[in-house]
Amino acid sequence: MSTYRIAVIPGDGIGKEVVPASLEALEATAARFGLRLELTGFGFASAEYWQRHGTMLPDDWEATLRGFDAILFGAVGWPAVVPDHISLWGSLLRFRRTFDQYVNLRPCRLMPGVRSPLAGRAPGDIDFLVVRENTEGEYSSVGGRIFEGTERETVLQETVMTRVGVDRVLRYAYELADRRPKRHLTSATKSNGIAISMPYWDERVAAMGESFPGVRVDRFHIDALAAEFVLHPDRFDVVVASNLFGDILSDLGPACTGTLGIAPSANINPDRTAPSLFEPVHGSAPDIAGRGIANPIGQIWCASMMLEHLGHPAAAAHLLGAVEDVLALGPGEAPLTPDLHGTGTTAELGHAVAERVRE
Ligand code: GGG
Repeated sequence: MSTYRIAVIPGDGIGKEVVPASLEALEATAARFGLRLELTGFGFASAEYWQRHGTMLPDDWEATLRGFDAILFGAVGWPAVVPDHISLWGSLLRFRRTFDQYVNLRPCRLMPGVRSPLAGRAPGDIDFLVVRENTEGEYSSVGGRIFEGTERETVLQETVMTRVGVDRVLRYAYELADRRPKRHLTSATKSNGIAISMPYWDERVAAMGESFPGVRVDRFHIDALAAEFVLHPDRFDVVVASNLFGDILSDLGPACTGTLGIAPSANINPDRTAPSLFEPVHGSAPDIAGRGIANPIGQIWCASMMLEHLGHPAAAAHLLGAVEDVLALGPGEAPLTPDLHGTGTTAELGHAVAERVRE
């Protein structure tokens, strides 16, 4: 029996609700496929930890987490206690950088039973993957303030693109596109306005393309691409973008498929030199936290991506199939959460998926 050590970090807000709801479905899948999961929970990377310790993470966090095969993460952010940029830079962004999780893979799919706000879209019409660069780009700590408090007050923040950093995420995106039937890659930049870093990204896309002659490549400016996502989401297959643009697109995409609540993401270290981290695209949602109505599907889909990453595609597909089956029942028959037009709770929906896994 294969044994995997999984670090479980619920974090803040609805992370503390959707993570437990996902574990029943994950454990049911593991039992069915003969996988042994050792789940270890951690309370750090949360506002509560910050209140007690004045930091988001303990000193030994890196050594602690390195010992795990994967990390299942909920959400971070509780601005009433700690400013969002401090909680994010003090936890999630440290995980991504320290563990070289340079790919943030974010599937976007219109699921059966889920209504798209876009007219006339049916399951199968929208099914693409956003590959977000995850360790550099616009998410840079290079910059600062000068002349603070004077009329000359000036704030600078640099975008950082390294050849290694850009090429490695582009290679991942090309390889992914090359394995899919459509073999289509879309790259998002804003090279007319951001005239130093973004043309560099375009150059590297063209250079990398020479190694992938079978992949058709489209290039868009981010503004035009945002419109295209809404007007023609069926035209995309693999979409690759910088850290910030990828983040924006991977909220917009799931919004086109009905709800951000079902969107998963995998922060992947493709070289497997450190654990990868699996978290829903949504954040901690303070507006609905504590009410038991958060959608756990994004978190459950993360568990499926984690199983795939651990080398168990059949288990991953079975768990995702259970999600699809429950969603397809619709709000009349399944305990779907309010964002899916139902009246179910987080726990009820997680339980329904776990039951389906066992059938
Ligand atoms: N589960 C995802 C989460 O907590 N996200 C918080 C957030 O603001 N993330 C920003 C980012 O992914 O760059």
